[in-house]
Amino acid sequence: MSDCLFCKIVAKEIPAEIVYEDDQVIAFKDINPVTPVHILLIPKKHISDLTAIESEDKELIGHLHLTAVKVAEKIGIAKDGFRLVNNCKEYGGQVVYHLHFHLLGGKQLGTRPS
Ligand code: IU
Repeated sequence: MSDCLFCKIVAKEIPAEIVYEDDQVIAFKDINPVTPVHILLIPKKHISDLTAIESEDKELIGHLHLTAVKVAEKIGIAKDGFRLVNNCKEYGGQVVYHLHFHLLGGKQLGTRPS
């Protein structure tokens, strides 16, 4: 999508600190981190939010999760653990409407997501 900020990151039209990339997904550091490690994982395909996924995206969504673990291992937070979060639409706190998962870690997080 031409006016989507994350599609522009995929197209390398705006900069991002990319930590992993393959033909289906890309992972980059969040510009405004809320934890010592804060990575965003996105599909290269434009999907607006979690409610917009379709059956044909099943493999892609699984791949995103496997990639999150791979990135967590690479960065060194897999052993202690981490949080993987999706903000879905307005009430979920979504700001950028290109599906993404926040990989949060590097410190002890609370037991209840809020
Ligand atoms: P949200 O789940 O849509 O609320 O989160 C969007 C995130 O994208 C937020 O944490 C921003 O800091 C982050 N972000 C970014 O890392 N790089 C960008 O160019 C833009 C937003 I725009």
